[in-house]
Amino acid sequence: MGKASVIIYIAIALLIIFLISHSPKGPKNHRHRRLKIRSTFTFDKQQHEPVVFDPLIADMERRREDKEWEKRYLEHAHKEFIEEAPGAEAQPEWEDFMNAEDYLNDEERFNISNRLVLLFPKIDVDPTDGFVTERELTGWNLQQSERDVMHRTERDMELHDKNRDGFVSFAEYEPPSWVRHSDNASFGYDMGWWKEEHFNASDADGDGLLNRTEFNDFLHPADSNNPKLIRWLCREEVRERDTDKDGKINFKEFFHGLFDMVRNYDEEGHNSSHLADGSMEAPAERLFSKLDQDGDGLLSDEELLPIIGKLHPSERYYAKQQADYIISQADTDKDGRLTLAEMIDSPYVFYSAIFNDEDDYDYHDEFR
Ligand SMILES: *[C@@H]1O[C@H](CO)[C@@H](O)[C@H](O)[C@H]1NC(C)=O
Ligand SMILES: *[C@@H]1O[C@H](CO)[C@@H](O)[C@H](O)[C@H]1NC(C)=O
Ligand SMILES: *[C@@H]1O[C@H](CO)[C@@H](O)[C@H](O)[C@H]1NC(C)=O
Ligand SMILES: *[C@@H]1O[C@H](CO)[C@@H](O)[C@H](O)[C@H]1NC(C)=O
Ligand SMILES: *[C@@H]1O[C@H](CO)[C@@H](O)[C@H](O)[C@H]1NC(C)=O
Ligand SMILES: [Ca+2]
Ligand SMILES: [Ca+2]
Repeated sequence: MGKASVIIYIAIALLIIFLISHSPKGPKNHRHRRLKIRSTFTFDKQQHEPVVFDPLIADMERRREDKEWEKRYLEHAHKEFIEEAPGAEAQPEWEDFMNAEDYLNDEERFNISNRLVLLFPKIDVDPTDGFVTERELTGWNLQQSERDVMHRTERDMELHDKNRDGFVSFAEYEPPSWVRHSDNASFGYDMGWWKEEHFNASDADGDGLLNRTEFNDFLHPADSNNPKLIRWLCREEVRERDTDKDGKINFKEFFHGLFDMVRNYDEEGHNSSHLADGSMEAPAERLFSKLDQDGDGLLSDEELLPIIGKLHPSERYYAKQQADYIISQADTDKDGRLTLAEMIDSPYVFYSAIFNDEDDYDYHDEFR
């Protein structure tokens, strides 16, 4: 082969590389989207992650998170193991997850249209009428997130239930290390969390032990139905906001903090123009006096009950937010509900929580 032909080959190769790297990328070309198995595990989970629509993917994520958790737990709790075997455990079974991800992105093996056909009848249940409504989709999302939350609780329970009797006692319970090491007000939580009063409030039947349900409530009070725990959450809110330490919330303490949270909650998804801060004082005063049942000019913990759900949004809130978003994106005929055909037309809306796609960052911001 002559020198000239080598140069021509190289030139052609370079040209092809140039053309590939500069080929126009369709603005919303689905082929560029890669489904991803997230590893969202952290010891200090305080942010709300979008819930995964497809239980099959959720299951893969959970298995990956468990692996990560085991590894991190060993590092945290048993440093000596890690030091004895430096690097030995690095990225265990990482390749399994690469394979799982390849599987998800192989359209012949993981066919999203077929997944939607399979899942649709599981969502369209209330009533089964060929349409998925916001309520049905919220219910579906909530089921998925409750499964996730309970899975994490069970994993945590394993860690804390030292005598393996299926209950966590206060003596057994050790707060997470980031609670012990953090200063008082970090993560927006005050000293009351992970303390005995919090524990006692979670203990619905008062037997001094937390079973799985009670321990899950302990970790997620905003999602609990236990009135003792909801009251504790109100007391905790007062403690956090009560800057003059009189045990109640005055208007100033309410206006700078609580009121914004209520307002943000109410405005979520509504089309209301943002008003200047000064003009918010009147609505804040109206809400304050409505909440101030005994008219003493201060809010007690009990008087915060009507808004506590807005101060600590529940899983249902996020499930609905996500359902609203999905419907707004996929409801082509704008009748407020989805048919299977509409879902199949916008498949990536359903799987967008797990895109590995820079273009979709705005979407994630909605759930922060
Ligand atoms: C996915 O399944 C549908 C229906 O079975 C089929 O029409 C489509 O070609 C499949 N897609 C791929 C990429 O295999
Ligand atoms: C937390 O607050 C208490 C008093 O409220 C104080 O004694 C303690 O030093 C604080 N801890 C840290 C880590 O700041
Ligand atoms: C929690 O309940 C136990 C009895 O189960 C009691 O001894 C303890 O004082 C309570 N602690 C708080 C902070 O209420
Ligand atoms: C835990 O105890 C509560 C009563 O405090 C009960 O309602 C609940 O069903 C129990 N959960 C489990 C998993 O046993
Ligand atoms: C709000 O609604 C008005 C009409 O009611 C519309 O013109 C405007 O674009 C909407 N704004 C947003 C941000 O949706
Ligand atoms: Ca229906
Ligand atoms: Ca529709």
